[in-house]
Amino acid sequence: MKEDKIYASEAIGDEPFRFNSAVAEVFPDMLRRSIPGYAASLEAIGSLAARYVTPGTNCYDLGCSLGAATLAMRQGIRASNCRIFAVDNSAAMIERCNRILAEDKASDPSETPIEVTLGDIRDTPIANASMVVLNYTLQFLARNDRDDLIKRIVDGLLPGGLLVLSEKVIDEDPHMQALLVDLHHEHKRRNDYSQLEISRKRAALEDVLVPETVAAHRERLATAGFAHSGVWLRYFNFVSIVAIK
Ligand code: GEK
Repeated sequence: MKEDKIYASEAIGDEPFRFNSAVAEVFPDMLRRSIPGYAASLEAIGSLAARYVTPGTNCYDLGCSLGAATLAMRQGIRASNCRIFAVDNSAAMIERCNRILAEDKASDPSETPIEVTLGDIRDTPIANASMVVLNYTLQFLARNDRDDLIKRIVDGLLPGGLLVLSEKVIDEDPHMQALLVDLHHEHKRRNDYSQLEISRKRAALEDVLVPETVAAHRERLATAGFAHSGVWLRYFNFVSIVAIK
């Protein structure tokens, strides 16, 4: 696993964050050190796939990056004749994702084939779905695109189907928000990011990753037509929500 040193270098300048080849190359290390609860989110995606994916249905990993959630789903699925669609609009991510999936030995590809697509999740058709994963991806879309995508997901899910929505969030209470941000930064320092790397990354993500409150997410899910939603994981300002149609 190559170490993430992207924001350690002076050469990075003050460009907004992009999912380019430099990021794709260090991505597993970046997520492991930056997103508290990331490993737990993948574990749960496997368990939820075992419970919710039904025979002959489609599963979607939207914003799949290197396919970590795709693999977790494939390893969890117990139902037959399913197919997973993994979509990302970063060419660098998709190129690496294809290589990683080809090397995966933990599950039998013939049992649940995976279709990897370089494309925009705002245009991905969703149909006959029993499970959809948005693992830390919705946060990168504009707000009205979030509404449209969640609506299309609920429409493409079968009754009883499941959405896993993991996001960075903000707290309504400014005091709590400041505490959670500070705890997250301390977590990153414990994971060997310097103060300078943390503040450069924070600036690069400004206006690129726009967090919302848990209440705003749950309201969007309910308005779109999900019958149930709830937070199953929270670690500082990172949450994972499950929503059931
Ligand atoms: C994981 N889910 O490891 N269309 C397609 N992809 C997009 C779009 C879009 N409009 N916008 C952003 N992305 C993964 C981690 S990372 C999370 C997901 C993070 C993609 C983007 O290219 C990137 O690969 C991914 O969403 C977000 O479980 O970096 O914090």
